[in-house]
Amino acid sequence: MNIKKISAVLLCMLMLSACGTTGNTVTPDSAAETSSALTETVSKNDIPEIKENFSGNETAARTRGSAAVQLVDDAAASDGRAMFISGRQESWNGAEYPAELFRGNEIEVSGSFRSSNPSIRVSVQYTVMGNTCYNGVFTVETNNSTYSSGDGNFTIPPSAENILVYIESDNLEDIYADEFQVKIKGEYTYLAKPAELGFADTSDYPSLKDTYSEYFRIGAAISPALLEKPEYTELIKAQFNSVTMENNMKPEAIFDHQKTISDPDKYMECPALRFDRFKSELDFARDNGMTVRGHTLVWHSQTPNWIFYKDYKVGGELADRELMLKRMENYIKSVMEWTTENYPGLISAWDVVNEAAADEGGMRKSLWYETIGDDYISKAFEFARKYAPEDAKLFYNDYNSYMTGKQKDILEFLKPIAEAGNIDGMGMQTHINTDINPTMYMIALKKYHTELGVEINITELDVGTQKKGDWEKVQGDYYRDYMQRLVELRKDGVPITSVTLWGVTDALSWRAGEFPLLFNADLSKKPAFDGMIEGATVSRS
Ligand code: 9MR
Repeated sequence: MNIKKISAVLLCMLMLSACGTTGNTVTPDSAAETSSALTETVSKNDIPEIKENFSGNETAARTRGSAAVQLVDDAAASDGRAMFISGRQESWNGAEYPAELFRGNEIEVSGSFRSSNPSIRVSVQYTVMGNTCYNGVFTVETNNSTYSSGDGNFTIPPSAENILVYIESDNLEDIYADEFQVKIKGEYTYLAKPAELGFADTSDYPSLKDTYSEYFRIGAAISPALLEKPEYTELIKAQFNSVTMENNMKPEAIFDHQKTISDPDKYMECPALRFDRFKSELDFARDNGMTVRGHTLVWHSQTPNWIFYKDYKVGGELADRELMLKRMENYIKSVMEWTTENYPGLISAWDVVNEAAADEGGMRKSLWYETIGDDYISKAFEFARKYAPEDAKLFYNDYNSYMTGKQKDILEFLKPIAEAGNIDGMGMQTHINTDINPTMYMIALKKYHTELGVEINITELDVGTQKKGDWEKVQGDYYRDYMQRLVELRKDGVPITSVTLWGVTDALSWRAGEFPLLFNADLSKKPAFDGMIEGATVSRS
């Protein structure tokens, strides 16, 4: 491997992105200043690195979507200069860095931000086998006066191409960025091209949905891009009879900011909504006889903050309880009505409230909580019951919900809702690792049923692991044991009605670096898949 050449390629790539026709609003300046600013973005050790303090007049960042990127004076920044991102019209608009040279490596990303958006997210985007995925690396809570720093790691699959690291926010206010860095964690491997993969022939795989048909549905989280390739759709149709939209049914995909602010008075009690982003996924489910888990109505994340402000101006006055109850009711009503009218009978379950329990105990202090109060969860279920068609079940959904402390809190706030008859199911997300004790997990699962009298869905199953030793076998055994236990509980009368995997291939998973799913990037099956099949057919010893 020619390290010098890599640096040259990186430098060239950075120069292209800084000086090319990307629409950056970068102040032109002397060539000398330009090249010294860019040299800083190349690692001293000849290993690719993006390192920017924005002190000069050039940046390797490109604009993303409608945003403009400028380097500006900013007294709050470490050296008085920062990158300023403005004109954002959608949450994904911001600044992006090409990151092709990081392919196949674990990266460490860090940055400092200030913004009147409550948080800034740094994410990666890449394409594997023609399918593009977007995954968060870290999120920083921000304020507009001082910089807040954050960092995170992510492993980019060897088969990835068109790799970008980008700065975005669920809300649309401007963003100042400082001290932004992407570097290699551990030893660097240079992959000039994405690992070439041909799709595996999946036609002879046993079918999960058929194997488990007498127990529960088997589902997967999907995205519209997956549905563009027949290799993916054939596998999904053969293996699954339920789907969840991984991102496109979330509030941020439905609330329409531009339309709402075009006439805030008209939309005061009911922000404008759009329903076009998940149509292809619903069509796919309907046309292939699958059911859909509606994910999700009331959540603190991937929900734009502007909906919580009286005049839809973030940073202004928060809407009062009465107004937010109206907005919540109208949102739930509109989504239920649109889906029932256009796709009758398709949505079998709604995650009415998602992740309301705080990791530190009690209820999460989200803007729903702040504006409405601690009965916002029961209100959401009340509205959902009022407008949901009879065949749609209403669920509460959360991660780490098998943990004793969290379970206690969840049971406490769901009990009155169950007593009122407004909840039908508990969704256990199940983003776990192979070291999670399955006995403890199953006790917790059963307890939700016995204490609330509801059915259970496993809604976002993935089992992370480290590539150490015989990791594939360990993971396969874990999946087998986990599924065997679910089947045992089902046979014992615990109404587990569906098990959904959070994605299809490791390479496109939100936990790509932990290889948590059943299929490799080329759709070849992993021992995890065999383990999952065996879970229904082999008894636990
Ligand atoms: O898998 C989703 C990923 O693509 C998004 O970037 C992320 C942003 O919040 O959301 C992921 O899905 C989450 C799900 O909606 C709720 N439970 C946790 C999931 C993983 O973060």
